[in-house]
Amino acid sequence: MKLKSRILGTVGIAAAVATATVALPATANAAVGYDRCPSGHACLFSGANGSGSMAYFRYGSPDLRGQSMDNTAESIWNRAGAGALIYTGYNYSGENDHWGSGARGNLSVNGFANVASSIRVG
Ligand SMILES: [Ca+2]
Repeated sequence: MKLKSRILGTVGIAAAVATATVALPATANAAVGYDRCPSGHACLFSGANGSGSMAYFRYGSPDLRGQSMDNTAESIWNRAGAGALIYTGYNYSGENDHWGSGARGNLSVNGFANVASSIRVG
């Protein structure tokens, strides 16, 4: 009985080590945070400081429900090479907040966290 539990314990440790070894290369190469935003696009993130899920836009979106980002964006990095406007309403309606080319930060600075429903780029 004692021997059996010791063997099971050893197998458990070996399996954990093998899993960690396999996972390491993928983790090392994966971009995180703001760095996920592809050049030439404006990116919205569901968390502050480029965290959470991300949606990226070349020209924008009249309805962020289509990108699962409606009223959930908390940060932005505008790499589109042109200005970006985010709007509180669909189809570029309501109040808007301008982010110049290259600008990035938290939407909370202008009171726009978790309210954006559309975005226009360029
Ligand atoms: Ca909204």
